[in-house]
Amino acid sequence: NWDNIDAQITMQKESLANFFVHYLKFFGGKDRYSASELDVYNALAYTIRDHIIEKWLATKVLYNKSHSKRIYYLSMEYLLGRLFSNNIINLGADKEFREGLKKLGVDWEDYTPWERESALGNGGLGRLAACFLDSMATLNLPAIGYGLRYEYGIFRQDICQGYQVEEPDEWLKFDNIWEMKRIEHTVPVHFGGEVETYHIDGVEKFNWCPSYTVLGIPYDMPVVGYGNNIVNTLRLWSAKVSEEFDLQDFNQGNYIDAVSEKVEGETLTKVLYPDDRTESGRELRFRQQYFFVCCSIQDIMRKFLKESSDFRDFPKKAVIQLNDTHPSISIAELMRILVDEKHLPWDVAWDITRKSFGYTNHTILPEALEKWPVEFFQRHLPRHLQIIYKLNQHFLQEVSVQNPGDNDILRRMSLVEEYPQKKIRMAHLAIIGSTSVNGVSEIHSEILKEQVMPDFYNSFPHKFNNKTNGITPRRWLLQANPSLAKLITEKIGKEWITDLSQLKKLEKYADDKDFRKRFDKIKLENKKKLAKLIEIETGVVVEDDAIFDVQIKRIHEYKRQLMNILHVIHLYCELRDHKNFKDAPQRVFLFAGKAAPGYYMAKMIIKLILNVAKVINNDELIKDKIKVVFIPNYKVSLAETIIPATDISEQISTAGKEASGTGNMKFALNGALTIGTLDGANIEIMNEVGKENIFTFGLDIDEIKAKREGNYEPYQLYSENPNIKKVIDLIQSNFFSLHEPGIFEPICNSLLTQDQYFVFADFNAYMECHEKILQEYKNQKQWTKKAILNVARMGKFSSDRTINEYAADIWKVSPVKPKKGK
Ligand code: 26V
Repeated sequence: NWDNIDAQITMQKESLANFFVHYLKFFGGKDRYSASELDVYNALAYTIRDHIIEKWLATKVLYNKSHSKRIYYLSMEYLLGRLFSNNIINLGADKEFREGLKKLGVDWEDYTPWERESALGNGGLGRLAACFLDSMATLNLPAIGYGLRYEYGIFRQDICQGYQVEEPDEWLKFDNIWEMKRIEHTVPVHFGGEVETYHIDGVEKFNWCPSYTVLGIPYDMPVVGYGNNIVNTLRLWSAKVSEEFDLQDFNQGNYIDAVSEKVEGETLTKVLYPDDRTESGRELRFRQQYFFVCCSIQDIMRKFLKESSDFRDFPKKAVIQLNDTHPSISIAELMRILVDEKHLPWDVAWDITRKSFGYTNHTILPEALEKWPVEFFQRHLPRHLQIIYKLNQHFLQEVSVQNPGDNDILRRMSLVEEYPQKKIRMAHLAIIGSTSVNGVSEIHSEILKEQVMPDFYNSFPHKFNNKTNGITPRRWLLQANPSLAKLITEKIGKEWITDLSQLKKLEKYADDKDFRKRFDKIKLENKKKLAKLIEIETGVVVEDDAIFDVQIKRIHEYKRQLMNILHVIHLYCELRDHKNFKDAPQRVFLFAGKAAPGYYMAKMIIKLILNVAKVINNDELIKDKIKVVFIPNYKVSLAETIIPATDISEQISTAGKEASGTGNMKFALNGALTIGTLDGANIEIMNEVGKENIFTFGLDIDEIKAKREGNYEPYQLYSENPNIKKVIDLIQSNFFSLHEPGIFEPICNSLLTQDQYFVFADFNAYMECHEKILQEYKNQKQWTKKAILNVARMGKFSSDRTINEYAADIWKVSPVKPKKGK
């Protein structure tokens, strides 16, 4: 009978080796003589997948029986990284797996590099979505993540003569063991055409007659909760052109048109857009967004209709969280379905819609706030445009009643921007269509209310709230830093893995000599691994016990990698001038990060870092006291090696610009000390770890504001500050660009004439802060104490805490626990 067979499939330690050999042989067609390392990886991953599927099926049953409200997390990006180790650890199967395979002489950890990593995101926003999936599963929350299955993830970064070169990321080249195609849940997505009007009982109705249709095919990936037998789902949509549609055209003899339309349709999910914040107005991305939204909302509706046929229940059964405005067309799409297809009255539909959405804002950079040209809507989504216009009309009517005679406020709050080009402001749509609008750190949420959306905050103060970001301790401590995790568990037990506030119990070990010794030893071992990696990736040899000073993140002017490298040049000048550095430790300044392909300045910053590295690393006069390293192709797996080895974490954005940052949390959790500005989550990290355990510097947001409003003159700072002058003059003398004279002029010019991000204004403070750090590093005992206190006080920054807050305050969803005794 079925149950008996099920029981046999359930994994036993004893049978793991059998399953492994079975997969190697019958899936891979190999035996131990012919198997490649990739074959072994595949067989190992399939073996683990069985284990996951058991729990996946059980989770679905559990959720269905619970009839709980579901959380739908809509994100255009997920930066998952590798899943093999993560899945094994979260299943709690690492020991079993290791022992079960011992008799074959196979150690699963040796095969992890064979997994192609999934990088369907740009940076912070995508990695946050991945951490949230982990937390939602670990907290027994009935959540589904929706996203796009890009055939090519974020580009691979190669370095060619010091310049970034983008190469395609062919992550699907080999089998993707972690996905399952669910052809039965394919959905149609319509585009273009026009809108017909008709009447029923005197009521005006609308019928969208689209001009073409694309199919959305879902691929499901399991999201394994930590130690709780829960496996949630991440559903990624892939575009395919509908066959019947093709056939018609083929039959009419339009072979070439039919084929090109097919190619066109299937390009929808070909490639992830690299965060080109300035380059808006890309029509393909607009269509990509609607494709994503349309597939996901249909799927959500299908699930809802299994539970109820009364749409008034929808907000009780579903909550849809928008990860930035990228999926905000959902609001118009849900309205369209409720009004046009389900024939609900407009006001009822709007009430349902508004109650069902939450919107998270992740940036206040004006160039990143999405606005779509009205003509895109006219061409591709004519009915949605009508809906947005009608929403706007009703909304402005309300605003006008509240603010009689104030036409300016109507212009500011309108969903439609009139000049210079007619555009839809997606953030405005997201705000009026949601019950909750949140920022991602305390300061960012305040800026949203007071500076970015003050009119909306005045109208809907109750909607605005903060949810400070977090990171999953499973990947960012347990998996990335297994030795530190083991030491922590030995001292305080393993509860910290799912309750990070437990780390507090480590505080007392900051004064324990033996503990400090072991803590230092772990850091040193991690540094050795990193030093090896640096040599392999860049050819630069660094000392194992150097001070590792690290800035890894997307390259952007506001993040100020430029300030960092200018400071490195300053240190280099000092060394050359004074030469009295006999017993100073080696300092390694490590950078990694991608520049958006169309972002000229960011690419030149990479070039500057690499050119400076070349000069400094080869200058014998400074006796290897400074090394500068740029590791190409930054990605999740690289972060996992770098972070545990870091001493100093660089979080130096211009105050007010970094919404939160999450790398800052990963470093502190692994015992690096932060040098940071009073920006984003740095401020909250400071409040947790204590002012004496973090190095903050620079202008705060009010001071930056004052500078911006006053007349800031970077050229004056340059002429008055000999340190700045020396560095800029050296760059302008082509010392770092002998063979390409003048290439750094645009960088110098931009600093000297504008310095939009106040690099010069903060330079002295940054320099002095580094001097202080160097002094403090000399007192190793004191330093280690601070590092331990950082680890101990990072409890707040678990994404479990963040997700608990979303669940309680916004989603109103409780964990679904299996009944006891089952
Ligand atoms: C914009 C665009 C524009 C068009 C092409 C593709 C694309 C992709 C992403 C974006 C906006 C990205 C916003 C973002 O990543 N914000 C970051 O979110 C993190 C998580 O909340 C936060 O820690 C970072 O501070 C914030 O910069």
